[in-house]
Amino acid sequence: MKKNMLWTIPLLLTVGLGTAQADGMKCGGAMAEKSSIQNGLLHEVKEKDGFRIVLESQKPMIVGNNDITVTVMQNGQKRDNVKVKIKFFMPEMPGMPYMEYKTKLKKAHGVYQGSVNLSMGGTWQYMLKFKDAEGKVHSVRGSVNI
Ligand SMILES: [Cu+2]
Repeated sequence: MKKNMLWTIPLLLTVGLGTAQADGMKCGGAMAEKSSIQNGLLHEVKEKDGFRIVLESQKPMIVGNNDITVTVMQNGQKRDNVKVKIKFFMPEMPGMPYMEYKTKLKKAHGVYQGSVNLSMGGTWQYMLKFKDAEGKVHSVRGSVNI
């Protein structure tokens, strides 16, 4: 009984966080890394080449369209003179082709905003690229479980 309970708790948490799971199918799990989702909200902080990059969602991540915000900081200050794009992708696996969604983010109030369509539940990898004021391209990657 107690052993079963221990298994049930993480399962309930997973189900609770996976908001609009269309078909209950989990994909990309083999590539799973630590994902910074709390209460469904994405909040990833990455450091690269002296920049700090924050990737966030304003609402819980779902299967479907998600509004995301990227903040690029350098020396503790927001940088709004960069160009940001992001790609979410899921590797090919049995019964499912490779999937990806790419978008360029738009500058708004010193941050970068966009919408990404994640077409199924599971682990999505992302590659975020930004071009700095000198034209140098930097990239960070991570993953998100939905
Ligand atoms: Cu998949």
